[in-house]
Amino acid sequence: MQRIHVIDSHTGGEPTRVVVAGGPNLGTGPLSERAQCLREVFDSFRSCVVNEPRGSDVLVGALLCKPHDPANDEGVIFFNNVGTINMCGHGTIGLAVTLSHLGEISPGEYKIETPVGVVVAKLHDRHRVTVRNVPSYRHRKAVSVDVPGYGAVTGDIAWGGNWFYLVSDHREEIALKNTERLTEVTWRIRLALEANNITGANGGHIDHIELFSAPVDTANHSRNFVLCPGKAYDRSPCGTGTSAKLACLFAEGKLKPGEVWRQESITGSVFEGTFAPNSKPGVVIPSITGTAYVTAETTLLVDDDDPLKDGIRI
Ligand code: PYC
Repeated sequence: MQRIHVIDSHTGGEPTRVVVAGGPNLGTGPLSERAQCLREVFDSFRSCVVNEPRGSDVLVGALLCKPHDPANDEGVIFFNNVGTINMCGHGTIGLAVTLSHLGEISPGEYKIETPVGVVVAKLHDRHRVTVRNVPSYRHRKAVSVDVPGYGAVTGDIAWGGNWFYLVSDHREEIALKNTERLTEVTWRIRLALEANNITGANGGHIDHIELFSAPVDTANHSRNFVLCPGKAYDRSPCGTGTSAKLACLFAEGKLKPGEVWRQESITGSVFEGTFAPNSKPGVVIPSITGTAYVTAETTLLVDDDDPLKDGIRI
């Protein structure tokens, strides 16, 4: 019987499951190499932790690792129902709150290695965290694609730790009662981008689609709906998606360094985003602030006799 100790939390409604013990040995290399090892050698571990019957399509896993560079405090590899994710904003907030819950960190700043660079998590109190994300930028402006069965859609392509296609001009109402339709529309957009070989820089796969509308709460600046790689939608405003949005706002001259952007999710939860300029033109360093709450401490049991021990893999 294999035992995997996990702590679950949610950040603005989006769940994170941090694996604190019982994970595979991925070696001591850079986090990008260890993420590749997780994908190629230990995919059954990923699936067993987040997929049914122990998890669900919505769950994001976070495998806590020792950092490659001892100057950093932690390492993490995020994963979901279909594979690994480069970086995850809500997950980093959940990770910091989990480490605080375990008594392993107190308020302060912590450097965390991810497969796409080092981020800094600043724990303010038991629940509130600011994540200084990887450098983010808009790659292309106003890219149009014909979406079969829907029509032409135009959006920006931006990097915020993952590749996003950001669409503000659409006919959808971003409301919880419409999640099935929003999922279908954004999935079709994603397939149309793939069919037309529209990518991020260096062929980067655009696996997150983000729709924007006016906020429901006028204290906020915008509401979003974010489709994640495995067709689940983000219940939070998406940290990497908000970072991509900040990069686009900067590129349009619509937000200045230090100004706060309040991004509301489809569930009404809010991330506050700001950015600092970077030495590279067009690039910003986003900071995303949100809150997370621990929801469970548990041990997953994996019985060798169980024919579905590795979870139900898509
Ligand atoms: O918060 O960056 C994020 C995220 C990515 C996928 C789900 N959440």
